[in-house]
Amino acid sequence: MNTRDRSLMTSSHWGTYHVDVEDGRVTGLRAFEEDPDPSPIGPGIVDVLEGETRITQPMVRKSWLDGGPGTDGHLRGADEFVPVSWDEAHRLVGDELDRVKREFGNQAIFAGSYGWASAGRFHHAQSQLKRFLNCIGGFTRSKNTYSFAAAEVVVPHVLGTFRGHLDRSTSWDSIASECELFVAFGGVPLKNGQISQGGLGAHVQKSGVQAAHEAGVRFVNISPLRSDVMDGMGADWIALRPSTDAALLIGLAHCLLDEGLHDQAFLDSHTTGFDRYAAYLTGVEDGIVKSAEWAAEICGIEAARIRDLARQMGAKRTMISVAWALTRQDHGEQPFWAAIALAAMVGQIGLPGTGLGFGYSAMNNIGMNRHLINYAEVPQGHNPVPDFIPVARITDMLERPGDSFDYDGTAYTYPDIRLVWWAGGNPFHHHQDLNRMRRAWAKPETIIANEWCWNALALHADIVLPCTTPLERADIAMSPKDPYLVAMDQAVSPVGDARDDHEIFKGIARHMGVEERFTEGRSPAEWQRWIWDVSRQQAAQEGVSLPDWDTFQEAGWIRVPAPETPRVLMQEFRADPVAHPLATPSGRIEIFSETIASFGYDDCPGHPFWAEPAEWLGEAAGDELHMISNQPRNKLHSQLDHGAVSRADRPQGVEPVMMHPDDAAARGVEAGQIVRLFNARGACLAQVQISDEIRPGVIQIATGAWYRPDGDTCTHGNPNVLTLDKGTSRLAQGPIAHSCLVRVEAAEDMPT
Ligand SMILES: Nc1nc2c(c(=O)[nH]1)N[C@H]1C(S)=C(S)[C@@H](COP(=O)(O)OP(=O)(O)OC[C@H]3O[C@@H](n4cnc5c(=O)[nH]c(N)nc54)[C@H](O)[C@@H]3O)O[C@H]1N2
Ligand SMILES: Nc1nc2c(c(=O)[nH]1)N[C@H]1C(S)=C(S)[C@@H](COP(=O)(O)OP(=O)(O)OC[C@H]3O[C@@H](n4cnc5c(=O)[nH]c(N)nc54)[C@H](O)[C@@H]3O)O[C@H]1N2
Ligand SMILES: [Mo]
Repeated sequence: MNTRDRSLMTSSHWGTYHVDVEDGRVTGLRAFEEDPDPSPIGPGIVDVLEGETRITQPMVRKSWLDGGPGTDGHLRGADEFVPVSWDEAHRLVGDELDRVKREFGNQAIFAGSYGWASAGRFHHAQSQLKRFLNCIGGFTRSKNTYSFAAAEVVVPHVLGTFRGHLDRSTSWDSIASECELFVAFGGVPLKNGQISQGGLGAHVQKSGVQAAHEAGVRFVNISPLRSDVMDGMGADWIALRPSTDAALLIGLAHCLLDEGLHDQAFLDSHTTGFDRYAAYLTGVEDGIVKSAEWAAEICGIEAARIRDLARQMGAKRTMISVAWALTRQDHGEQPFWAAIALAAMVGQIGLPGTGLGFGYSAMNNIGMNRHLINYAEVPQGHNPVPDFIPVARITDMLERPGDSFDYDGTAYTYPDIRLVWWAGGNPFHHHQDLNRMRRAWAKPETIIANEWCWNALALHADIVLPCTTPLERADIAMSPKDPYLVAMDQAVSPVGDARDDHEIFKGIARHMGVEERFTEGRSPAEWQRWIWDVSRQQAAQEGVSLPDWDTFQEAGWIRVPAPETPRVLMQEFRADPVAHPLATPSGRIEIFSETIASFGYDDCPGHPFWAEPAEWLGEAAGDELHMISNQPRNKLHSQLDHGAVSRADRPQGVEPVMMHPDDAAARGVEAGQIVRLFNARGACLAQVQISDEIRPGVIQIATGAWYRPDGDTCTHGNPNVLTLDKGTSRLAQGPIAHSCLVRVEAAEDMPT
C-alpha cells in the first residue's frame, strides 16, 4: 500500500482519479487536476466495491460440483452456488483442464475471452489468462473486435492496414486550422469520448470539437440522433434511416462523378479500380443508376440534400468521418469502403485537416496528437492451437461444432468446445441475440469465469473465481493511446477472498506443475518494473525520455509531451505514393479489390456496394421500429451498471428508451411509462423518454443494462435480447447489433 507523500491515484478506461480512503475503505474518487473535462463515470465504483453484488469467495455451481463436468448445463443461471476454498478451486480447475486436454485436446478450450476488463498494464485479465493457457498447450481464440470487426478485415485490403491508420488519425489541431466541412457519419457524440482503452489522463475530445467549431469548421451530423453532435454547434442534421449509410455514400459518389466534381488526378495517381466502381455508380454494371434520387429513396432523406452535400464536399476542404458504429450493422464493411472511395474522389486524403477519419465519434484518443510508443505488455507466449473464430461467431460455434464458416477468403471449421473460460469480458453484455446464446451456453461441459461482481456472466458460470478490482492491487496505466502514465496505487486490501487474476492463474499453474513457466520467477511488482524498464527503452526509440521507476512512483504520474507538428493521416503516401506505397497489392487505395473479388462472396463483392440489411426500415411492417443500441453515456458497456452513477439514471430500475413523439402517440405510451420492446428473438422492458431529437421510426436504448432474464424477457432493459446474431458478411463475420427491428407496446406488469 501507498507509503508515499502524495495522494493515492488510480486510472480507468474513463479517466484518472485521486482515491480517498478512510479506515481501509474507499470513500471517494476525485477528478485528476490535469483533466479539463473529467468523466462522472469513475465514482460509480465506490458503493459496489463491497456488498451483495461483490463476489467474495470462489463459488461452484451445485450440480456441476455434485455431478461433475457436463451436469445440467441448462441450469446455468438458475442453479445454486456452493462456496469452496481457493485450494479446492485450483484443484477443480486444474483437474478439469487436464481432463479436457487429455480427452479432446487443447482446441476444445475456448478462451477468446473478448472484453475490456480494466485499465492497468500488468493486471490485464485477458493477457494473464492467455499466458496461462499457453503454458499448458494453448486454446481456441477469437479474432477481431465487437467495436469494428468489419473494418478490421475490409480496410487492410483497401488501405493496407486499419489499426495503423486509426492510430494516425488527423489531429484536431490540424482540423481546426485547415478543415471547412466536417461530415460526420454517426456524428461525434461526446458521450463516447469519455473513454480510452487502457486509461487516460485528460479528456480532450470536447475541446477538440469546440476548437474546430470556433475556428469556423461546419459540422454535418449524419445520424438518426441529433445529440450525436453536441448542442450549440449549429450542425446540420441529416437524420437518415439507420443502416443505410452505404447507400448515402454511394449516392454522394455518384453526384460527384455526375457533376464532374471528383478529383480525377488523385484517383489516377493514388488509387486503383475507380473505373470498375464508376461502372457501378452509373448503372453500367447492374442497370441501376446510383443517383441522389436512388439514395434518397433508401435513406429516407431528400435527394436535394444529398446533391447539396455532394456539391459542398466537392467545393470545400472536407473531412469525412465514419463512426465505428457503422461497422456494427449488416454489411458493415460497406460504409467504411464507400467512405474511403468517396474521400478518394474528393481527393483530399493526406492533406492537413481534411480527407478521411475513422471514429472521431468513438474515443478520446482519436484525433489526439501524441507520440505512438510501443509500450511493453505481459508476454502471452505462443499458442500452438490454430483454431479460431471471428469474435462474434460464438453462438454459431457452440451450436454447430464441425460446421464450416467463411472468413476473409478461407473456409474454416468450428471446433468442438468443451470448456469455456472468460476473464475480463462479459458475453452476456456484448453478444447479440442473448436468449439464443444462453441456450447454446448450456452445451459446454464446463464454464469458468474470473469476475468481481455477480453479473450475468458470473451467474451463468460453473466455476466463479473472484478477482480484485484495480483499487485492490498496484499497477501502471500505460497506454499507447494516451500521453499520461499513471501509477495505479493499491488503495485497499482485496475484498473478501478476492485475488488478482495473476494470483489466480499462478495458483492453478502451481497445481498443474507449470508455476515457474507462468511467472518466470517474477513477482507482480517485479513484472511491473520489467514492463516499465522495457517501455522506457521503447520510448527512447521514439525520442521520448521516461524517468526511472522510483521517480515515476514518487510523482504518481507523468505526461509525455505532444509532438510539435499536427498529425495528418496518410500524409507521406499523399506526397509520394511510389516512395511510400500502402501495404495493398497495388500499393494504392483499392477502390476495386481483386483480392476480395476473387473470394466470390455475394455479400461482399470487389467494390463498395449497397445491399439491403437483414433488418431495416425499408422492409419493415408498419408497426416495426428500428432500434439503435449505442454506447451508454453513464458507464462503459456493462461495467459499473450496478453502481450509483448508472443507477441514478434508472430510477425505476429499467433502462430508458428514447422515442419520437409520433411513435409514442401511435402506441398510446407516455413519458415515464414502462414498455416492452419485442421481436421474435425476445423482449426487454424499458422506460419511455420522448424526444423529437430522434428520427421517427427509430428508437434508441443504450447497451449495458445487466441481462436479467425472466424467460425470454430481460426485465432490466438489455437490448441484446433483441439484436440479430448474424455476420456482417462472409468476409469479416462481424457483429451487426445496430441492424434490428422491434415492436413496442405498453408493458402490462411493472417489474418489482
Ligand atoms: N447491442 C450492442 N451490443 C454491443 C455494442 C453495441 O454498440 N450495441 N458494442 C459492442 C462493443 S463495441 C464492445 S467493445 C463490447 C464490449 O463488451 P465487453 O468488453 O465484454 O463489456 P464490459 O462490460 O466492458 O465487460 C468487461 C468485464 O470485465 C470485468 N472486469 C473488469 N475488470 C476486471 C479484472 O480486472 N479482471 C477480470 N477477470 N474481470 C474484470 C467487468 O466486471 C466486466 O464484466 O460490446 C459490444 N456489444
Ligand atoms: N460512455 C461510453 N463511451 C464509450 C463506450 C461506452 O460503453 N460508454 N464504448 C467504447 C467502445 S468499446 C467503442 S467501440 C466506441 C464505439 O463508438 P461508436 O461506434 O461511434 O459508438 P456508438 O455510440 O455505438 O455509435 C455512435 C452513434 O452512431 C449512431 N448510429 C447508429 N447507427 C447508425 C447508422 O446506421 N447510421 C448512422 N449514420 N449513425 C448511426 C448512433 O446514433 C450513435 O450514437 O465507443 C467507446 N466509448
Ligand atoms: Mo468496442
